[in-house]
Amino acid sequence: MNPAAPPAAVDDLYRDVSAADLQPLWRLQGLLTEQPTTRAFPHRWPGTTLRSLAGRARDLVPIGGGGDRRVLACANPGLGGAPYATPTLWAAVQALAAGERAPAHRHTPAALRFVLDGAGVWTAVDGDALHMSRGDLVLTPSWTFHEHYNPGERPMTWLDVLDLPIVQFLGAVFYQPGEAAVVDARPARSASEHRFGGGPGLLPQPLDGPVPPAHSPLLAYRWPDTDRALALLLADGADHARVRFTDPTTGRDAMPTLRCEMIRVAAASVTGGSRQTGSQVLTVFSGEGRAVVGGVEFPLEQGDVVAVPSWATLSLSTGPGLDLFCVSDAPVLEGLGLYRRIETDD
Ligand code: GTQ
Ligand code: FE2
Repeated sequence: MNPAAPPAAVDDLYRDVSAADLQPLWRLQGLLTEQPTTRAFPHRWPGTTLRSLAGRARDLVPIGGGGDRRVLACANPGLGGAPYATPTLWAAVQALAAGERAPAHRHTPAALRFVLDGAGVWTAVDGDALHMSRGDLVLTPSWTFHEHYNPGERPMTWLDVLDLPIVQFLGAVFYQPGEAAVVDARPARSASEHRFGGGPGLLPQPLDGPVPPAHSPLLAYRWPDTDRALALLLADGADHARVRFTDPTTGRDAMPTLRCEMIRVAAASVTGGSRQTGSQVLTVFSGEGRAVVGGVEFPLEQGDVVAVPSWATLSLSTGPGLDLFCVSDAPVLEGLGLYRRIETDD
């Protein structure tokens, strides 16, 4: 500040600057931090709680209200009441009772379903019916119509992850309800798997017919394939193995905003730490262990959901072994040249 400036004139300046909807950078704190900062907390939603509350909601609350989905969203306590697990990721449990249907709609936020337990629900994606069972990953990419139906005798609960906060932040949310007509097909294999699910490294030729430009044409990744890939990688005695769910036509992430990976930590192992820009949501598929996230230690049990904020160091340990489904916003950061990941020893 000019030491000769009359204090009253400086006060007037700040008043007028503020009245003109301007802010002086020199009075702002915490904008250009040395390292990433985030409001999100490392946080764990226990699987026991998620299962029990989803079950109670299933018994007490009909579908058909807002959103046409019976969904409990993980709300990170650092995010001021927003229904988001991290600043960029929506994570939720969805429950469908026997005989129930969640009607078709589409939206620009992309979604994925990961089945923690059970089987029997079908999701139709643009009319292609995909059955969902334990360990399967099913995609409902941006702007594809999707509906869920449970023609079986048993209720089912699964995990949803969406890029909704990203699309919301970018001002690009569109939503449209579907036709009243509903899909009831229950084919043994979806059309997408008929065409692209033949096997590793085997692409149909010629690649005629439409290939979606922005996401994987393969809409379901089946647990037996994931399990086999992880087992092969661990066979050489590594402490953990990690596979990525990719678009078989490009090798890129299955959807443009969400990276999906499965991590298997070998029995009696501790992984080195890693930190990356952007946030992650982990879900315990099987096994148990511990996660240390940004210095906070969490026990891990089946069905737990854990929020890993940007740049928080993550390390994992297990006695019996641990399978984790992991979603991140890394493709967005990569696309913008902002992705950084480092492995640490702690
Ligand atoms: O299943 O279509 O968790 O539209 C949030 C929004 C699930 C869905 C969510 C949705 C869905
Ligand atoms: Fe939806």
